[in-house]
Amino acid sequence: MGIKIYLDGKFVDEENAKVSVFDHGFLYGDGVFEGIRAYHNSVFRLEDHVDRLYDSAKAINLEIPISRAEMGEVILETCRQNNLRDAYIRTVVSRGKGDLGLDPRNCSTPTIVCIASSISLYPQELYEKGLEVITVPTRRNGPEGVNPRIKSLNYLNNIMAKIEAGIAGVSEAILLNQEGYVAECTGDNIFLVKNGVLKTPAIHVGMLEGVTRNEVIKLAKKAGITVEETTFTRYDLFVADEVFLTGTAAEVVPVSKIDSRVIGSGKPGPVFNQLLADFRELVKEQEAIIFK
Ligand code: PXG
Repeated sequence: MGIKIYLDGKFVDEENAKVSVFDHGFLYGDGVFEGIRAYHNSVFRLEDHVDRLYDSAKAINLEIPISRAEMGEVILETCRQNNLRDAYIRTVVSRGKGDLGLDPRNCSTPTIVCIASSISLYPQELYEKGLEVITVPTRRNGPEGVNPRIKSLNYLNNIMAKIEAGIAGVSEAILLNQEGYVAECTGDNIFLVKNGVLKTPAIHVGMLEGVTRNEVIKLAKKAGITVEETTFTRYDLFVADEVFLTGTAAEVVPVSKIDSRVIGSGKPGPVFNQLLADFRELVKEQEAIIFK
C-alpha cells in the first residue's frame, strides 16, 4: 500500500495526488512550503513551522484558506494516515490554478499539499567525519528580491549553489550575501566556534531563520556557551575551531573542510559534540504534539 497524501481537503493515494499544470506553483514557483520532522509520534516544533509557513504566505500576499490550527491538524493527520512514528513532512501551499499569465489575481484557490514519508537519515559516518563544503559564486538573494526569509517555492538560487557544489565534488555549498558576508548553506544554517564563542549570521545578513538554528542557539545558551548573532566572512570560517550546519533534515552536522582548508582539528569538535547530543535529547523530550 502506498502513502496517503493530503491534497486540498482529502487524503488520496500517491497516483491520485495530482496538481494542475496551470497551478502557479508549477508555472511560476508561486507558493511557500515547510519541511518538518516527527520523532517518536510527535511533530517537532509544529507551531514554529506553521507560523513560518503563514508568515511566508503573508509576505507574498497569499491567503491560506484554512486556519493555523487546521493546518496543524492536517500535518498531524497526515502522519496518522501513514502510520509514521518518525517522519519527514513536506507542507506546500501554492497560489493555485490560474491562467498562463503570471498575475496571481487569476488564481482563485490556493492548493494545499501535505506529504509525510519515512525519513532517510544521513549516514552516521557524516556526524563522525564531517562534511567537506565550498563557497560558491552564486550569492544568496537579498531582501531587495525574494526575501530569503520567505520559504518560497523558488529555490533556484539555492539549487544553483547546490549544482556548483556538486560540480566541485562536494555535497554542500556556502552562500555569501551580496556584501560578501557568510549567509547560509543551500538548506542549512551555519555556525562557527572560535575561542569558545558560538557565532551564527544574524537574521539581517539574509537567510532563512531556521527552526533548528533557533533551537541550537537556545541549547547553547542553556549550556553556558556565549552565542553571538553577528556578521562574519570566509576568513572567520577558515580560522574557526569548529564549523557546523543545522537544519531539519540534517539536524546538526560538522564541517571538516571549507574551500580546501581543514577546519580546526579536521574532526568534530567538543561544542559540536555537545550540541548534537543535546539536540538529540531535546527531540526525545520535546513537549509532544502527539499524533497517536
Ligand atoms: N536555510 C534554508 C535555505 C533552508 O531551506 C534551512 C536553512 C534550515 O531551516 P530549518 O527550519 O529546517 O532548521 C532550510 C530548511 C531538504 C530540505 O530536503 C531542507 C530545507 C529546505 C528544503 C529541503 O533537505 N531546509
